[in-house]
Amino acid sequence: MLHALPAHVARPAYDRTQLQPGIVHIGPGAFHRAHQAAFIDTLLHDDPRWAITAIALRSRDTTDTLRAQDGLFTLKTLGPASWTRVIGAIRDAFSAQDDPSGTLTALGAPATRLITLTITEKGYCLDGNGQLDLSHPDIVHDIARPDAPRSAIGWLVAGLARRKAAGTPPPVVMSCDNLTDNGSRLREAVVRLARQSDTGLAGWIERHTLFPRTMVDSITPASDPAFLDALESELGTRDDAAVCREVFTSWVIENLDCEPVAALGRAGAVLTSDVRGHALAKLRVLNGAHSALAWMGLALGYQRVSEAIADDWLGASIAEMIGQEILPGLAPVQGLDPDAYAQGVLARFANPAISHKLSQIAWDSSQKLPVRLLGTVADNLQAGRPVVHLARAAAAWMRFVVRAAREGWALTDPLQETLLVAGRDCTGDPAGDTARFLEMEQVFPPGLARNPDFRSALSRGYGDILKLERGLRP
Ligand code: CS2
Repeated sequence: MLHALPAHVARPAYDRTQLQPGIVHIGPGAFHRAHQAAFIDTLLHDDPRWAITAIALRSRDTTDTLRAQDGLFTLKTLGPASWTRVIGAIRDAFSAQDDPSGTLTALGAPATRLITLTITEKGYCLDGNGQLDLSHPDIVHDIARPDAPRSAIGWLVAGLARRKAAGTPPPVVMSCDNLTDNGSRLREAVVRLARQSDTGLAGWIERHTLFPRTMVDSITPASDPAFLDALESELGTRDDAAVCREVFTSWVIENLDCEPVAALGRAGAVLTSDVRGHALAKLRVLNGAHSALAWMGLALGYQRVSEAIADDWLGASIAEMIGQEILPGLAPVQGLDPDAYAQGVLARFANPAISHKLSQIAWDSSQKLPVRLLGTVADNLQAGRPVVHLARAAAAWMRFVVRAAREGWALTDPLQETLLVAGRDCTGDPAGDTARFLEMEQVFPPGLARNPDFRSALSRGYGDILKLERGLRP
């Protein structure tokens, strides 16, 4: 494949036959391939010991495609100064369902010094308080069958158990998902599950395994057929594992003293002790605004991020939400100028070269709303700051669900059934409809759901969204 590509396409300059496995990655979706795999590809030019074994937990489509291409895939950036590059970092790829024993072998191998995860918010199986949900069906299964897990948390526990039994030191385990305090959440979830079957193992994990916090950032739309077809014309060959993203990319990692973190620092990740600050700013500003834009943009009939942010009223409203309701609650972060950061985020949303569907951002909204917006709402209510825009965004999510229920579209959301039942109960009355959604404890912490200021802001926001649906601006 490589020698036939046009000259402008960059390709690995290292000898792929010399690669050695060093990383197991769980969840090789588009974001992993566009982000972490590109950093690792850079690292492999200096150190061949960090090749990735990519393991999919659910669908085997991506890993099958990657295997058929010897792990190679194309990364294309979109916008000014864009480039096209073949990434060679994935050395092996398979699905855990097809090869459970290969999965355990990879997780347990002494050469595996780092396990990374991009499994999205729902993959962590957390409850409304951010703890592992012991009643989640996959976790119930994994407690009964720790030797044949289904969840990512279950696989991690099984892999760590194998290492403990063999006297192999634990790897560094790194969440690369948009969760508040992702490293601590993952550590707590793994330890909690391990404790159900083996308290000795739980203690060993707590004492010996590092779970650094991270912040990952690069806008990565799904690879749609239009992108894949255009790339095929550019390359002269079809690549069904290709991914695209904006040029901007950032990986901030807690600077724990260990070999994998130092190696990622050499590959371009920023190592710092204040990942929490960076991650919270990114989650609340970028992801919070992204979700708000998606729900409100869809109410106005837009389909893509760049179109929605170009709407004068909506663009101004998102900027006000960030400036008046999100930035004032963020603690100072070294090396981060909040206003410049916010401006940069809005400029990135406006990139017309990226065809990023609002409906893609709206996937799994029930998991995203709490981590992206409700934490800010709770902080603002406590500090006496406004929640007008934040509540309107939450109301826009409710209306998104109501329209799905009325118009019969499927929701891509782990709470789909509960949401559609609630959506069908709604009558268009702001107070009644918002109260119906506030009953969902998986989404709204009870203390927040009872707060009268939040309830009235939500009702008003809901009324605003009803106007938007009719093409009127509040
Ligand atoms: C987006 C994110 O789909 C979404 O929910 O908000 O994937 C976002 O593009 C990335 O976090 C940017 O780093």
